[in-house]
Amino acid sequence: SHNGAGVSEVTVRVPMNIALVKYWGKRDEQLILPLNDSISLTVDKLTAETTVRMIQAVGENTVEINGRRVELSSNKRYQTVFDEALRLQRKRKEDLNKNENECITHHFEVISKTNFPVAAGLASSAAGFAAIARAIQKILNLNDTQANRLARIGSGSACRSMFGGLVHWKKGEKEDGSDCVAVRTESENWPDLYCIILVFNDERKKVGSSEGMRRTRETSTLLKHRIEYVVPERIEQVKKAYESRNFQDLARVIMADSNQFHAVCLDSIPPIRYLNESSWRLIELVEKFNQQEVKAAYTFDAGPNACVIVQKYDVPAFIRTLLQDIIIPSEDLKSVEEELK
Ligand code: 2P0
Repeated sequence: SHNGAGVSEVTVRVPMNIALVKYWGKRDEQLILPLNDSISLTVDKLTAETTVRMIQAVGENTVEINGRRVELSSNKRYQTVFDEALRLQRKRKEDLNKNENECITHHFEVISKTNFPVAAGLASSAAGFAAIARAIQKILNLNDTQANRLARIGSGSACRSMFGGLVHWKKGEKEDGSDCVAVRTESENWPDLYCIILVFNDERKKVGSSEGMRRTRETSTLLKHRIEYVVPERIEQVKKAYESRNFQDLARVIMADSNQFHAVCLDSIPPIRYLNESSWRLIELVEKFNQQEVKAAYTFDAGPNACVIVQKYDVPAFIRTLLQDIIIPSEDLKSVEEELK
């Protein structure tokens, strides 16, 4: 909406995404350009609902997430996104030859609500920044490439949340990042893929992604092997398995890539450990569940919480296996059983 007082307001709801082939390591820290391609699945039930107000007046930028005010001086990424938005707006006005000497001040107000825990290694920043980028895109009439860049400079993985389905974030070659974009793959959506998320710990992670990525890039020898010889092939394998609905092949690549991502973290100096005892117990449980046939795939981001991907008709069996292992407290057993009926 647009009111007379120079306030533009847009509300959007944007989903989170979970990487199947992980992004880890930057070739440019300012522009957030990755060292390798990544590919993700959009999880449409987990969303960030975000309102952005662009106000034509002097004032302070504010961001509120789940009712809490974000300290912007220690979260520089928001300022980067707002500055870039204003730059794009000025550029468009110059292109249109309007307001040449006029200098209008603006500030932004962001109010975001996620329906899942933030900062738990659950890609909450991805959905949040993607939502801010979408909203600003609508306010300023930006094209998709500009919106993608806006999301990316907020949080790298956010650019993958700008679409549904299977999304491929290409690292690009250019220094200005103009060919570093996320694109939706041509495959039809696979609605029977379910994502079961197990929150083992919702504390803020010990080593943040940016610091972790820097450490891995500077010290890991395994990372070079991964980028050169492993990731390109896996991207193709994921696309092919998804396109042909080959769950077993897809699951094998997903688990292998999660494991290699955590291996390069461990290969960093000092080593980074994101998985905990519960994570490992879940890995062993999935391995057991898959003994006859691969029916589930685990994947972990920069934290101990698991995302398990299963096909719809295997969800009840998988939850029962979880219950038997008392990963879920037994009091909850009845209510889950009820829901599965
Ligand atoms: C991913 N992660 O592909 C990987 C896997 C975590 C593990 O992208 O510095 O918040 O904003 O680019 O996107 C988390 O890092 O980092 C991430 P920045 P981001 O999803």
